[in-house]
Amino acid sequence: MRYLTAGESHGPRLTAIIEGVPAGLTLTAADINADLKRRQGGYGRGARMQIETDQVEITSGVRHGKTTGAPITLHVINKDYQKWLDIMAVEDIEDRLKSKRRITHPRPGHADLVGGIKYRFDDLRNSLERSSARETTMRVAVGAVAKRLLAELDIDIANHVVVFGGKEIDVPEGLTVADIRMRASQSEVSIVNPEREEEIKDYIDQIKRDGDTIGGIVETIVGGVPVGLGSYVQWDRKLDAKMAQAVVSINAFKGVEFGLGFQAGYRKGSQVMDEIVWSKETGYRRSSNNLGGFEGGMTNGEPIIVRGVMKPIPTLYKPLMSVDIETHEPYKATVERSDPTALPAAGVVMEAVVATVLATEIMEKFSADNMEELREAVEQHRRFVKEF
Ligand code: EPS
Repeated sequence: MRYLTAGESHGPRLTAIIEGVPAGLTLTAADINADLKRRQGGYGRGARMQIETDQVEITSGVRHGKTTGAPITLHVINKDYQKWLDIMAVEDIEDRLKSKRRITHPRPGHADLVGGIKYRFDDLRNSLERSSARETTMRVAVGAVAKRLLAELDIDIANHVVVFGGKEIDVPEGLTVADIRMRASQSEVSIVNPEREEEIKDYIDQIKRDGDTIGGIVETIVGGVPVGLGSYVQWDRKLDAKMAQAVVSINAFKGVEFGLGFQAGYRKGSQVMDEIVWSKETGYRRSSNNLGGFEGGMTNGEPIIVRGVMKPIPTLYKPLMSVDIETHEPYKATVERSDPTALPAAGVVMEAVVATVLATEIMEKFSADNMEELREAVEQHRRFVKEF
């Protein structure tokens, strides 16, 4: 399975084409819309989300509610485009109209300036439009298709915020993937500990009043993962590495860790490795999951635990200093519409990209022209692993 996304933040629409989804997967626009809605939500979202009601249109690869194995094309309309017709016009237009909302004061931390240098733009809007986190809409749409496939194979995924703008959320022990999904979905800030809800929301309000932004750390957990996805035999076949790339590719994400992650650097080997146990009912298990479900770049059957860190959104209402690209004079960065935080939404994006990497890997390992074959192959593999 592979995919591309296209579209600008204020262009007419966003598009994705996915190739390699097996035939016979039940898929409706509603499956995708549910996740698009989640991505639009969360406390701390900005004004753009009040303008948009992201809804997907599927224009290929699905017939009578089931995938056909052909490329799947997904579109989401940008309602806001109606107010940007001149600014985002495809055809050349008069200079007077072109210069509307031209950007010459790059925002520190955004792609504006480097994009402008790299592609030789005199209007940094060209960098802004494609580098905007609006693009993550399509990653969520693609991820929703991947999640549909994982669900058919009894693979369960959820995400929650574990650090919100420096505030660590104490996570109760022993929660299942389903518990985490349920608790996070009941929280406006996507946390599993309701006692911290008001404090975090007040903090976001404060940040908004200050014209500032906050990021944090999101955790994604996957249960029911088949053993042996990915491989140690070559660097680019290690599945944790592929997942790390996908997570860090999310706008504003700066780092990733699995299981204990960076904490492992502070412990002895005896306090890090997960001991191997065996029983007739479950086959091999690990008595702990410090390695987050990966050994040698391969899934070991324990839940995948992956965390990503999101920097605060760089678009600030109280802008930082920058330089005008025409005069080289110091200026305040351009003020664009922004969100004090999009961390809960970023969790939905992270869940989507993790699901996409996993679904892709599953189709790499098992025969996957159609769902029937795929289901049989995964079941047979699970039986084999249990009896090993
Ligand atoms: C976003 C859409 C954007 C921003 C935000 C996330 O829309 P607009 O630029 O029209 O307000 O709300 O993105 C950024 C702040 C950014 O710096 O990229 C979205 O759809 O998630």
